[in-house]
Amino acid sequence: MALCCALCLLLLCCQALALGRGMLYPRESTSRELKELNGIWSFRADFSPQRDKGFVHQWYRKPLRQSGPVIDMPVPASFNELTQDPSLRRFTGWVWYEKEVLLPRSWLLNALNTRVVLRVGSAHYYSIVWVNGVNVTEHEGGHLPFEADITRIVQGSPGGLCRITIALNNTLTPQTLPPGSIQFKRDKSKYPSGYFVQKTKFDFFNYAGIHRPVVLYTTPSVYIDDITVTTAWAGNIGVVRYEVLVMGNTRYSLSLNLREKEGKVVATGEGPIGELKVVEPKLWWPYLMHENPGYLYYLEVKLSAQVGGELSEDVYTLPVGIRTVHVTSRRFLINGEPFYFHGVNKHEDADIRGKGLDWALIVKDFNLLQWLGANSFRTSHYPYAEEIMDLCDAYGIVVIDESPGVGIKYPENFGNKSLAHHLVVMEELIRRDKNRPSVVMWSVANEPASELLPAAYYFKTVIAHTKAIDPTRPVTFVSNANYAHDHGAPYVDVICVNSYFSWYFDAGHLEVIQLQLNTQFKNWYKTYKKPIIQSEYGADAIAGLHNDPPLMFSEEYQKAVLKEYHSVFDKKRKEYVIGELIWNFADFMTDQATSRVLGNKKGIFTRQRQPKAAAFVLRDRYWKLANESSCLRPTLTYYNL
Ligand code: BDP
Repeated sequence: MALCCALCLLLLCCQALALGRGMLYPRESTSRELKELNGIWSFRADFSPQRDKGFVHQWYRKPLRQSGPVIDMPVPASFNELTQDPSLRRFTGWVWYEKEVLLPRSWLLNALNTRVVLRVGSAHYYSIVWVNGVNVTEHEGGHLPFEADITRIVQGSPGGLCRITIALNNTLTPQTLPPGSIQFKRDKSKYPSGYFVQKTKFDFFNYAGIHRPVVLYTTPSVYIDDITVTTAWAGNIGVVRYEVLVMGNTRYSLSLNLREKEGKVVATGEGPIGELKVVEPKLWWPYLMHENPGYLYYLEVKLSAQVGGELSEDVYTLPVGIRTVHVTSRRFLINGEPFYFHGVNKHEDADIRGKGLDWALIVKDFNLLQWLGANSFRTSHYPYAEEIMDLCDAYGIVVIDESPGVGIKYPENFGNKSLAHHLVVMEELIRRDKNRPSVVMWSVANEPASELLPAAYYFKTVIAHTKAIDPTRPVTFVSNANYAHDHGAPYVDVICVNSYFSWYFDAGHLEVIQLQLNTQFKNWYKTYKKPIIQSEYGADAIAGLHNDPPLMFSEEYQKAVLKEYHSVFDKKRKEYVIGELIWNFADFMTDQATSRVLGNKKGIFTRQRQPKAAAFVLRDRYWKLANESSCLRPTLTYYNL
């Protein structure tokens, strides 16, 4: 009884603000079919001075090739680095994508009971979508999925033809996320007429295009629109609390099976809201914290309804990990055990494809993370692909899930319009990732100008909203502001701080790192009494460049910086430092600048994923840290990886 009450209490405090609709990852089932639209699309960038020719001439009304010259463009991929045209690499404005597909007859015949949905995994940044010339949706912001019900359009089209046109605009303004601005250069003696450049305050190349898979999928007309799960456990009982949102009819019945990996049903439920109890649950543990990390159950939801006098069924299966997350003034607890983040910051970035999803790259990166002994990463500086997040769930890689709130540097980025959009983006991110056991914390921004006064109201509001939608996870943002003037820090659960001692400050002076880092930690802790993650630290190193004694940009210098930081981490992790995330996992492309050599070289791997000397330093360290972790037995060794 006491145990029951404790669980009820736990679950009651998890009542979240409802989001009203879902964004389930499209999965095939006995009731759902899927058609991937990846591959070659037709593409045209609108180079007209106002970038408005496509709209004036309504390029969406006819096949794009009839509007003028088109080129082949792969999806998913960034368009920037696929041609030899430098003006396309730096293009700002509207580009047009188009794909023609024929739909199977089965999707068109049963018009009463088949819904056809078009889903875009992500496109940078503003998208307008037409199907057969009819506007079906618009979406603001990259990095997150959006979809449109296109049933009526395709079911009325002759021969099942479905012509999808997507106009994309990559312009960033003070009110977008990330923010940016367009600078018009009006000095005729220096610039041609109409010359403008896109300015941003973030340090990665502003790749654009359709970056993630585009799919068509079907559901019955009465369908499972969303599932929310929260989990808890006490003693030998695990609890999966669920809420299912059904669309298309108010009269239906729902049955649920929770299955183990091997398929055996361990709990059953009925109705849209309920709790499933699992005896002797296999908890979801982080990589290297348990011999069986990333354990997933499968929640099979079955919906039955009457449609046109016939029984209609919809089935959706959601992976579920049972785990808890808590933060104390000195610790981050997963399943009640102290968790120390030893991991990386990444980017979605590779040559040729830019930010386009690439399975080979994803698998290589996860193999490198495991080789390194990394147990976590932050999705710096925007939400990563759902396909990447799936592997984090499955491998037990812990994620700090960051919004695209990067480069919020000017007072005009803190206005009402920006704030309203930031709230919507947090809703979209949580709607997408709320059920992921790997996601243990939301990060609402990276290095905003949190010393500015409007930052107080801004971050108070964004963080409160995030917590209202998801009361089960801590919230943070990543700061590089002075601890005494940071107006956002009072609202976070965990202090995340970036510093580049002996790099951007006291360049070349390795000898000051320890003192300065100690001071940094002491100041933050004494002010906030909250646990601290070193969310970025590092140094550029050009692979193959050597100098000893260490000088900046050599592999030796990068190693030396890391070692200085590590000696302080080793003292402070016994107190309140709960993690260290290297900047960066791999070299990545940036805008051109005098301080960037074909991009940012702070990777411990090159952009082609070859290790620099620093990677071996981190590998030794991370495996040692893993061995100290409380739940580990027997001793882990990395030699078999
Ligand atoms: C930090 C930023 C990151 C940069 C890094 C650097 O958060 O995006 O790439 O500095 O300069 O301030 O390498």
